[in-house]
Amino acid sequence: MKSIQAIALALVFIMAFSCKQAKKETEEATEEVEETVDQMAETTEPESITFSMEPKSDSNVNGEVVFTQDNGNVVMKATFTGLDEGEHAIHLHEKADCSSADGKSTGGHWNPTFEKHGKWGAEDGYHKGDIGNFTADADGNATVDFSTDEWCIGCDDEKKNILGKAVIVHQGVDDYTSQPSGAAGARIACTGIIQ
Ligand SMILES: [Cu+2]
Ligand SMILES: [Zn+2]
Repeated sequence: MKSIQAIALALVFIMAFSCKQAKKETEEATEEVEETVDQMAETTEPESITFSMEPKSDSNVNGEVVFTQDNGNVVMKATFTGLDEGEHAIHLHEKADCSSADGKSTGGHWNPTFEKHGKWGAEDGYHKGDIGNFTADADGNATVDFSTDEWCIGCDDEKKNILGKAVIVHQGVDDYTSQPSGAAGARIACTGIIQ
């Protein structure tokens, strides 16, 4: 009788132990999965911010701009409608304030490095907002693709941080030489870059 009791007791111990072990393993596996998910979020999920452009200076221009930060680069993708066919300038201006009807409330070109206005990448200098020109088709539609490691979205470097600035589209063409803004004419679409 005693030996049966002893065997039963031993069985209970073994079962309790293996249950505990199984539970522990499940917990460890769950933690591992959670860690992997966290790491994936950190390394592969780019930060994206999207804005609608509003018409200015009595234009009919509308559009959408998406900025995405990925691996030290900021990619800008914009689509526009309602433009006149041909070339137009696009810049980042210094203030995220589109309140005035002519868009001039955004101030001048964003120029945190105090350089001359110019074509992006020019040896003589260029503003960090000097994106350049793009072309609208016969229907007034256009897309802009731009990518740079000289911008960031919300980092501590004020020479790179595009938050608090504005996107401006001009009626005319940036000649890349006239100071301080390329003589690109009226401001026909605007958005602040505010998170
Ligand atoms: Cu401009
Ligand atoms: Zn400029």
